[in-house]
Amino acid sequence: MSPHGTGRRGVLVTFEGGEGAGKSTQISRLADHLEGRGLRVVRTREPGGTPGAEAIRHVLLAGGARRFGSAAEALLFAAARADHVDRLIRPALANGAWVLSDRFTDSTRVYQGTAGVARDLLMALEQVALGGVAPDLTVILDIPADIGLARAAARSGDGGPDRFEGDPLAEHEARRKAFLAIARAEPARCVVIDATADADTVAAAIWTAVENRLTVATGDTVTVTGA
Ligand code: T5A
Repeated sequence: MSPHGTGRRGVLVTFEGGEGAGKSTQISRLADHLEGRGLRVVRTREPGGTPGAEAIRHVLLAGGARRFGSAAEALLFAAARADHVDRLIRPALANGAWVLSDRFTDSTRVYQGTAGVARDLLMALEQVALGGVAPDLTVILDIPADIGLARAAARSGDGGPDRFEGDPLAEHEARRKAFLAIARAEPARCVVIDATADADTVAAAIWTAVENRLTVATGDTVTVTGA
């Protein structure tokens, strides 16, 4: 049964939040949990997830598009997303998988939106890239920017900050507020989780949200119940 009448049978859960909030860690935890129940899980990320989108990721995170401005970066994020949706997400959903994406459209709204790109342009790009696909649940991992950046720095070792991690702290704090504003505007889709807690506590809170908002069956039957 399709949750949105689009003929698909899977579930799309997106993970959002600032740098080092623990998205990758928690996707891994949720994937293990779902797979333990016999469900098919596809773990993916943005920008990226397909060979074409990973190539765009490299350009964006290395800062290669920065000189063209934030609107041009938004175009590249959208191009990567269109390929990701077409080649990986839509087929996986049609196959009944749970797709867990490390970042998705809210990251563009937040990062490129707080950088000054017009909302109308961002929403138009989003519509084109998604082609009707939409997250069933968005987990926003909320953490003070300095704590998240410290975690990311400790993990990245000698690699140094990427294009966005190196931005001033005030920009990271503005992004945090923008994620929380999205959660307030779309409470049926979004759940905010305190990401300062230890990984087990965060994982338990995410599982509670998944159980409360999505019906988790064993096998491949899934029903989206909403908030
Ligand atoms: N971007 C992306 C845009 O500007 N627009 C867009 O449209 C999109 C899609 C992507 C960058 O691109 C930008 C946003 C980003 O700047 P990325 O390399 O994918 O960059 O980086 P992030 O998505 O920011 O993810 P990170 O890899 O930095 O962090 P995660 O995945 O949130 O965190 P994770 O799980 O790797 O954890 C970080 C460290 O903290 C530890 C982990 O072990 C790890 O060492 N940790 C914890 N420590 C203590 N307590 C916990 N609860 C912990 N959970 C994890």
